[in-house]
Amino acid sequence: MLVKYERIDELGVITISNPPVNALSHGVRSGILEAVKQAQADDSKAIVILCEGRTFVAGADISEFGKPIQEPSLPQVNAAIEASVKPVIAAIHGTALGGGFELTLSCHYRCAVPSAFVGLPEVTLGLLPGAGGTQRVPRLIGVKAALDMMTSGEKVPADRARDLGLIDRVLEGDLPEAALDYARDCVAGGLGVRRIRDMQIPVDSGDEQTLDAYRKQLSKRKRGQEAPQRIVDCVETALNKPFDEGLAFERAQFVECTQSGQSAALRHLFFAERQALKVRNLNPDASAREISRVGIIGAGTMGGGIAMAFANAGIPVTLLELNQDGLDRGLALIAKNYGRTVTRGKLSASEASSRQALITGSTNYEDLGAVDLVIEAVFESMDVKKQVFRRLDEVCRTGAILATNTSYLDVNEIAAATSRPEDVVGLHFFSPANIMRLLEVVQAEHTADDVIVTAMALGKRIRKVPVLAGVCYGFIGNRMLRQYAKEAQLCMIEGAAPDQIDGALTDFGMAMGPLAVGDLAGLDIGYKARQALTDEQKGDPRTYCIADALVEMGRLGQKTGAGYYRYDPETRARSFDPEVLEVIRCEAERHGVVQRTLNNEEILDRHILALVNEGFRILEEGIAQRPGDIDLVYVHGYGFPSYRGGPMFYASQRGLDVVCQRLEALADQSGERYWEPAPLLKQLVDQGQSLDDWMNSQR
Ligand code: 3H9
Repeated sequence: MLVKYERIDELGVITISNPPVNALSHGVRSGILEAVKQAQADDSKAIVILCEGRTFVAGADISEFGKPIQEPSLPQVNAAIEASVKPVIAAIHGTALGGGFELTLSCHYRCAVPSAFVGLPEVTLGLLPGAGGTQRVPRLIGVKAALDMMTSGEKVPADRARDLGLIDRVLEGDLPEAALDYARDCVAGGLGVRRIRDMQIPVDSGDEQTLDAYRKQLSKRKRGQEAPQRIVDCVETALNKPFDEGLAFERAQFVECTQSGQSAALRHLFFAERQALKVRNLNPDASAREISRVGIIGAGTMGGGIAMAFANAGIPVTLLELNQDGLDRGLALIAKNYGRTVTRGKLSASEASSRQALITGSTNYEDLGAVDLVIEAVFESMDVKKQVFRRLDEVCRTGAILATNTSYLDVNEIAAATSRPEDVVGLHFFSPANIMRLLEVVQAEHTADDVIVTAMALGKRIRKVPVLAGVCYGFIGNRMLRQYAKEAQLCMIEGAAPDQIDGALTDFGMAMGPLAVGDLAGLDIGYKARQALTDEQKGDPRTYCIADALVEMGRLGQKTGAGYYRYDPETRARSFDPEVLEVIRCEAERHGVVQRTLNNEEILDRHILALVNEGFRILEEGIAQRPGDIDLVYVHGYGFPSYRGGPMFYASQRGLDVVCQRLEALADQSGERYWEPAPLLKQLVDQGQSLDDWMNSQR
């Protein structure tokens, strides 16, 4: 039974039980409606709605979107609750999210245990609150606060929710007793029904100007996304129209959103993130090792960021550097980063200092003797890494996990430097590691199953998106990036200016264009790496000659004020530099490339389809487990627009046959074999199969 109604003394108690997260499936909605009707008919004095299990209702059932709506809809259920002639009290634990929180907004009073959170995260799924949230929240907390809450999708902790006015009482004691006591108090105090629909939006909480300013801000902050703008439209309606008109407007907007490509893409990512945690072909008995203290080697930007990621999740860290100076610099950088979070109001000073206190510095390997996991984040050189792992093999306790943060190097070779390759794994973080959500978990040949189970669970615990990858040069993300970055160089030498290339990709929604990223990272990094390679290893000179020429002119990127662009020394504002065009022209001439005009469509296809084609190769080689894993890598590690769902989802939406034809056309146009469609792509197109069909056939 999904919903139960019972009498406890003078109270009618509705209990929802739909594990794991009490999502509002059709059965739950019907059950609530039935229970509310039953409660109206008896002599109960008030009604309490609560949930069994680990959480209150986490929202509408996302898997039902895109299918025909089965009545009763959530707005119908909410209307029935709000119309109740007896007070209805929601008792929240865990998280009341989306439709789950909207359900509580149709109740007359809301109470929550101190550990609870409430929120309207629909925007993260390309949706807007579609069961009255956009109309009720502004009435409760005002225009500006409502917009902040709904366009960010952030979860609000119980005490702040009470301060804002989203809930009425933070309970002391456990559910259900504490909530029933609160309901009895409401009855004893003669509190009647209190419907948010009858309230007025607080004056001075925002007007048309507030909305305009918000729209402008969102067009930058949430560039390309439809749902945030529609949320503003709904709040505008709440300001100007009666409640029922507002509800109808909201509903129409919501339904349009559920049918949009953006929402389909974001829902795909939601489920992909959960799927990625389920590693196939592991021993089902393998269970996670306990991780209560972590060691990190290397206190540079990467090591420090990783240390912060663990400290932010409450896990103590020993941060190791070769010498005291390096360690001091690393610890100072961490302190500065925490300071900045406090200045920006993202963390309280006391919380920041207690997190920072979890990071202890050391210059002595022996201090890693008792840790459960060590992550090496030292210089990217096989010799250096092997030395580090040999030393770890000597000092670490039996059963400790030894991880490398290498971006490209062979994890099998690193593991072979130890006497315990089964304990060795790749944990590839992305910079800044305290912020970027992607974590590639690299499974080497001998990595034990329980090490993989531990790494995936730990990734979730430190609020990353862990994705399993096999061993190859660059794993999933950097292997794809090479193809993408190569196209940027080729488009340039063929005649596209840096700002045209970057513009085509940022218009598509990429966080930054490839050349602006190059300037940010520093062009000298690739240059130095190339110096160690033979001409054959370096490959086609057209793919690096411009970068080399710029470095040799002292244009290393942002840090020298010039790279592919020129940078204002004060503001760092980027501007087009004709000198670069001249460099490109000379290099084209030197390499016999006849320059031409490239249109944005070609530029975009060459970049994105280079990713897609490599993605198919990665999939067929088993380097990635699923297309969704590849999408997660690109969205969370490389700035691919989430509302396009990642490169593999994009290819599926565009049509695998269309993508295949376009690749064949690029192969013909360029004469380059690498454009030939990956065998797996070709096979799917020939057999008329989708990526989903292929995934199902792999089970
Ligand atoms: C909405 O409400 C629209 C309304 O405004 C209007 C309606 C008319 N539906 O994340 P977990 C599954 S939009 C279906 O690993 P946690 C999830 O796939 C919705 N399934 O647990 C997973 O399945 P599996 C707004 C859902 O403890 C399992 O539950 N709400 C839903 O780490 C466990 O999930 C949201 O956006 C769902 N709504 O985190 C909240 N939610 O085991 C979405 C979860 O097969 N949910 N599942 O892989 C969350 O943020 C997290 O699940 C939560 C728990 C924080 C609740």
